[in-house]
Amino acid sequence: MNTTKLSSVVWCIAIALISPFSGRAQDSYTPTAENLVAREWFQDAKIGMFIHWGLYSIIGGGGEEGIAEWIMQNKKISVDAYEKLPKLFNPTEFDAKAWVALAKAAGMKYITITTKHHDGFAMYDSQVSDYNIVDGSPLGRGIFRELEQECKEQGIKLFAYYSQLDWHHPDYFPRGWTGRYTERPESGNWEKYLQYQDAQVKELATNYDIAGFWFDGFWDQVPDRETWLKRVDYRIDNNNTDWKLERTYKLIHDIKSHLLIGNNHHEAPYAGEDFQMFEKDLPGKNTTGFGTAAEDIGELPLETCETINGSWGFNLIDDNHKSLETLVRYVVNAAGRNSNFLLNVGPMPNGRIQDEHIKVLQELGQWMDIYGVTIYGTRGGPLIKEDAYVTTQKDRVVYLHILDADLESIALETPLKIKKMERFDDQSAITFRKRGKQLRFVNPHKKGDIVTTVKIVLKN
Ligand code: JFZ
Repeated sequence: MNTTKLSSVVWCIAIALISPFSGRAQDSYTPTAENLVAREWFQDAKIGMFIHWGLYSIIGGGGEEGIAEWIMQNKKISVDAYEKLPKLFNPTEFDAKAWVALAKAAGMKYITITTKHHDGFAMYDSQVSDYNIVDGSPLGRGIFRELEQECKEQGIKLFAYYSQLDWHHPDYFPRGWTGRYTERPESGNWEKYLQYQDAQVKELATNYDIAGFWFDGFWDQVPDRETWLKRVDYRIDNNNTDWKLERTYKLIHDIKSHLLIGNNHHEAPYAGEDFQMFEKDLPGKNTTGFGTAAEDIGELPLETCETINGSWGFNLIDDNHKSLETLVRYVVNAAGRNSNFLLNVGPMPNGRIQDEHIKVLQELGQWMDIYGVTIYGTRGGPLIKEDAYVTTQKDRVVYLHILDADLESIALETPLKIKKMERFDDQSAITFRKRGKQLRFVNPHKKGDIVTTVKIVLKN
């Protein structure tokens, strides 16, 4: 190793040591007052509806579980072949009003929908490419516009999912670890691709009344899936593919500073981001193997996403529909960890949401109608015991959500000064003993409780 190299290594280590997030020492971002207000709204909102819908929905996974919006990659479909799909996408039963009403009925306060997934097809009227739903499909309607109008009508906020990774655009080059079977020429201009991406982002930020962006696909620029799983610092790689994230984020915040930006990169937050998201795992857990490490949880508002069955996009044979119990416990577990819950559905190619999903979403809404007070507008904590209970708090009230029905009694240590305790649903009093910091009471679980929620009123 020569001395220049050696000194740059030393320099990198030095930067890593002084920076809270290694390799990002030069980054800075100060959110505006409007942005901070939006973050508070976001944290109060607690649940949202995630929607994966696009050309891939037509194929429905091709009879294979575990494939939906990744069909182009997983079945090695070329760009030429995939380009036949827009003409087949004619979801005449799509009804923005019905979707938004369903989200509302489920107790959701916002919708996050794919405006462009990895396949590169825009679900809105993009002026920078004809590869979009208005110019390319027989439907000829901007579904994102229709949703925007309906959301405004029904008092719901709208986020744009946008994939930075693109399996269609020729200038998405060098290729990352996906999109290599698309038969695009082995050449392309990365900067030109970024210009295209930013032009689309600019359209969405300028022309639509949205609450923010949900970016994804940033993680593509590594040599292979194994490297990806090891969580290298994607931006400082050797592939000549600097995403210039700050530039894109600044573009957005310069247009509307309140727009909330999140990016599904599974790393500690980058400068310019306003919330941090977790995929298929609660914050701090990593059961998928590609989750965010516990030490990478930052200070931003949190959001956990999970899908209603096993797929993000529509899948014909996926019957792993989650039960009401599972969904409620997810909501509660997320809120107890100070996180939102973004629950995904993958509508069918005709534009309708599956009946079994509609049913459980309505049931979730009925649960939220009763228990919403213990969820909306709260913050996570102060008490938590893995698999046993979580708490949410608002002002002088702590809501203890008991998840383990088999716990006979609960004993814990807390400095909280308690005025009274009662079952949340029927206000029946709960006898407790508080000696110093030791709190003890019998689990007031009743048959039929999905979670047993206890209202703890604190002394002033
Ligand atoms: C990403 C997307 O790829 C996916 O289609 C969906 O939109 C989800 C919400 O976000 O998640 C990923 C990305 C990469 C892997 C798994 C999930 N991977 O490499 O295993």
